[in-house]
Amino acid sequence: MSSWWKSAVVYQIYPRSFADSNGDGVGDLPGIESRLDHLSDLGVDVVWLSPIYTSPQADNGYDIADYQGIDPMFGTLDDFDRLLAALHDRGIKLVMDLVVNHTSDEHPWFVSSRDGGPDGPHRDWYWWRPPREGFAPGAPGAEPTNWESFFSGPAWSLDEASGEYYLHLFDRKQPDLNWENAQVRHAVYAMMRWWLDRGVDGFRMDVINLISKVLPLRDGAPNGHGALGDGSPLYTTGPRVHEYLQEMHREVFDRYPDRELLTVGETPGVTLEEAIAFTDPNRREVDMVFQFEHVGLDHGPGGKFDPVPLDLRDLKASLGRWQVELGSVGWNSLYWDNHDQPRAVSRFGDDGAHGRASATALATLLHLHRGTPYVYQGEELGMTNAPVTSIDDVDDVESRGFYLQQAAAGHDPEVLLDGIRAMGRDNARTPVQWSAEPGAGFTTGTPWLAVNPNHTWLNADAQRDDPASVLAHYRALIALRHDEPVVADGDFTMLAGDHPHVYAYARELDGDRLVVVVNVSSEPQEVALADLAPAGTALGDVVLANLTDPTPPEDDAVRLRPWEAWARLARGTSTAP
Ligand code: TEU
Repeated sequence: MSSWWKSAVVYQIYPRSFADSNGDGVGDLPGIESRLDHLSDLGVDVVWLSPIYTSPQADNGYDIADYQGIDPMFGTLDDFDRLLAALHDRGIKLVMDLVVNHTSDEHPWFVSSRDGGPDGPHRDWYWWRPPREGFAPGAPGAEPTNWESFFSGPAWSLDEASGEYYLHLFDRKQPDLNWENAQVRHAVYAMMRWWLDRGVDGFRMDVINLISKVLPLRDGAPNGHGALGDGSPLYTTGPRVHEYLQEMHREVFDRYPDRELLTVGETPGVTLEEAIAFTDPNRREVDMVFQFEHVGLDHGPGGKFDPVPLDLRDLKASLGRWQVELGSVGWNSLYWDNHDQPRAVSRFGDDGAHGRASATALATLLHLHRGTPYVYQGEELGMTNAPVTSIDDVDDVESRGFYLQQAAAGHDPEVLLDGIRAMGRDNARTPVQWSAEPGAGFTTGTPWLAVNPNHTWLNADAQRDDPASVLAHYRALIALRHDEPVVADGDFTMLAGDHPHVYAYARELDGDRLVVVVNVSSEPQEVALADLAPAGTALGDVVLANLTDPTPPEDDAVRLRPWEAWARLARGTSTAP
């Protein structure tokens, strides 16, 4: 199977916030179909569709009650088939979101597992355990292990009827499937084949490195989030996960040898060494993974909702290591944004005075690395975090769980809200800003989540024909990846690694040398020319710049305006062996 995805760009659609065709305030499949010109114009190769399956929406669709049904809020299977055909007609592939670490508690499998009692036919499809020894069901501390949910609170909930607890690493309405049970695994593989037979082009696999738990299930380190006192995992990249993924490859993907498929594992907490194992093509597991190291660097001592400023040198050390060590064996996915992360221009850029410049600078920094870039809906416009007045404005189960738990523990609600304002997942889930109209062109009704007020000027209509827009810059970045092999296949060398505000690197392939330089600050910066081009090596011609007339290198230094970014390509001067 060719590695076509090495020169591809993936666009993530979060359907409920992308485009609403029927005025109910929620995005839907016909709405997506109405906006395909935007995707073709951008030049993306693949769409990753966040869940559209039948779901009670406890976690906005990441709680699935029917893996082969489309939730009526998004449309029908006919709508899906029409969208798939329309994408394929435009040469765009479609990747589905595979959420199989857990189901909804309303999935028939779980209903049977719970209501069938301890001896029922599906009991072993999930993780059921009696109360902790010496505790009555429902008593404080009776949970079988001390594990915390990712969404706050215990990771176990009691089923009164049987007096047993079931495991849910996320919301109580998201019970974990028991992958030790071969029946579970083969039911998942059959469902995956059903979608591939329908014509989809692969899967993004939700928290796929959590599916193997260490047995017997036992207490972890206090607040260790799935790790033992010695740091060894209880469920993060557990003992059988590689075995399961290789079995999945045999039972699913190997049956489609002539299809160009894409598989990307979402692997929170994965280490670089584990990522090498997941993405080494000889192991036939997944093509690439989403790792979380670079989006955890600004988490403070209180965790995600206690952000601290990012030190660029930490980012360079992290991304540089993944580029060199993973990139040489496996493959990186490249992302800032997705439906779980705040908007990059607000988080790492300057969404006030330098919104456009910092959005295009961050895009340049990321996209010209070695790996497959993922553009999250609205990122190509420079969409920003959205204002939050009170917890009543907040939809996300993760943010609400955090707020309620911490407020109950006596923490200052305003401080908690500040953390949600900065890092909450709703920031990525406000409706896509298509136009300056009241519903931002997203809906004619009342949007399920408030439209960002800045849509009156920050929208696709205003940028489509503007050669200096964020949108135009993303088009140029994607075209560069398609047109210049050094972007997809070149090696990677970090440059000026100790500079606190300039991110620079080189890509080299067959004599071509691409140098990328980005000022990641709101102040002018300079970097020594010698740090960018070895003596006697020309920097080459500008192939991309986010500001007009990029400053030419002067005798000994390159001077950069705030958030200035450019890429220069010298052909035939590579010093690579
Ligand atoms: O996210 C997994 C995950 O690790 C998230 O909890 C993420 O780390 C966190 O939100 C960042 O603050 C996946 C999906 O992307 C997410 O939307 C789901 O809520 C979660 O799994 C459960 O399916």
